Amino acid sequence: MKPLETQLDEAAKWDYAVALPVKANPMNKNTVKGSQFEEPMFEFSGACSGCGETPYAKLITQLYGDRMMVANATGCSSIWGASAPSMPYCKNQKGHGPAWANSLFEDNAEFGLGMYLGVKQMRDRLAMDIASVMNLDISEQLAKCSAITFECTDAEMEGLSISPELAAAFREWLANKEVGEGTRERADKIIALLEAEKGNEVVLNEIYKNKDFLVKRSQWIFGGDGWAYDIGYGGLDHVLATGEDVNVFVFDTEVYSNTGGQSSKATPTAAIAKFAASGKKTKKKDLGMMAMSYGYVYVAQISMGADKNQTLKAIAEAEAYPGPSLIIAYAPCINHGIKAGMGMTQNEMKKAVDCGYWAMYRFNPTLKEEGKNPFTLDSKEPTASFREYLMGEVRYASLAAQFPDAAEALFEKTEKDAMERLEKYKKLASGDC
Ligand SMILES: Cc1ncc(C[n+]2csc(CCOP(=O)(O)OP(=O)(O)O)c2C)c(N)n1
Ligand code: SF4
Repeated sequence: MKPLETQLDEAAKWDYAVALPVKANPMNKNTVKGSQFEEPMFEFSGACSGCGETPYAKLITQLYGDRMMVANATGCSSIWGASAPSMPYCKNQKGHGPAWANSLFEDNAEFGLGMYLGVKQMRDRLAMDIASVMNLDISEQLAKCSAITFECTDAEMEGLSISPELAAAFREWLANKEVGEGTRERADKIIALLEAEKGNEVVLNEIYKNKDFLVKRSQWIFGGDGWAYDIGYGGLDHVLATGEDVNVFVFDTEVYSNTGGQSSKATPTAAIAKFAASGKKTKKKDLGMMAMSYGYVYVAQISMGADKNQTLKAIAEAEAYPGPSLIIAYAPCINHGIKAGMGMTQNEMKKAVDCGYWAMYRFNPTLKEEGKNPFTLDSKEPTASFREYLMGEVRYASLAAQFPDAAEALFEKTEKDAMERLEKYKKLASGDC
């Protein structure tokens, strides 16, 4: 860290660099390498250095930042997400970036659902206006479900009072109303055509007025494990059950990080945390399994440092799934007391998976509709020592020092809990249950 006045000369270089035109991504953005050609719309957060939460948020903004909305539960993610007076979420050269807001710790899932429903209402109205220009009646389809698509034939397009180009653009928009991929391009095409031919035509002007809603939003609901597993759980469960197209992302630090590391239902057996000073006695709740029981919720557990490919796949699948999604992401934190240091958190995520402490999987209901097993276990058979992993973190290692008599039994229990979980996932992956 250097005094600000010694660095001011560097500012001109930064201004020059950020004003350079952004080049088109030469690769598929849904690949690990391709994603990194995308501009992050999350920078300079106020998180602890090495925080396991922020890299996930940065990656999501690289994929969907120009059209994403975030409802953020109170917790570290709301603090590094809005370290007033600065804000790490930013916009691109076109002025597009994530829309972000924080409500309460206890109502964040409902808050995000409200954001989604508000936008859905506006987009449905837009669809009705477009349909009326196209002489289509879509009211019945709109009433049926949210992820609806529309089609109209070439013959139906003949005789319309708009140009064939605008009619084709409207048709493409209606047919892909709920598809995120390419939504910005479809919207831009309509806006350019409307600017040239809307004139004084009332409905075309109404569509133009609501042009910001042509783009399909990517609705995210962010929060920590204290929110998702405990205090916001009732709301989270309700929102997942609605079947609406929202993406829930849980930064699982296994404690209430922002208030100093209190134990949550995500804290595993044996971990020392506030309110569990002699090591937690009960096992970690399996939030993913609870959500999977609905059958129509996309669920994934990820760990970025262990498998970046799987992380990216899960995020892309969750976003594309036309229903509720839940991603539970392993996030190392200063509260864990990582002995290797906070510069090694990505490696710590890998170690957690290698020893079977954390399992990676994806449950995709779309596969079930195709007659396939919806559950994919992405973790391999554990190869590393579970106990060595525990001893690399003060939250576990200090139990042995402080309560040597009780520690052994709790360490054995936490390993057994993790292996039982893994066995359950293996059975699901083999289609056994
Ligand atoms: C109803 C309510 N209870 C308690 C708090 C205090 N509080 C704010 S953030 C937080 C911890 C959040 O923990 P978690 O959800 O795990 O997120 P993390 O900080 O770990 O990212 C708590 C207890 C609050 N804001 N509202
Ligand atoms: S306390 Fe933990 S979760 Fe919060 S910013 Fe620091 S490392 Fe990240």
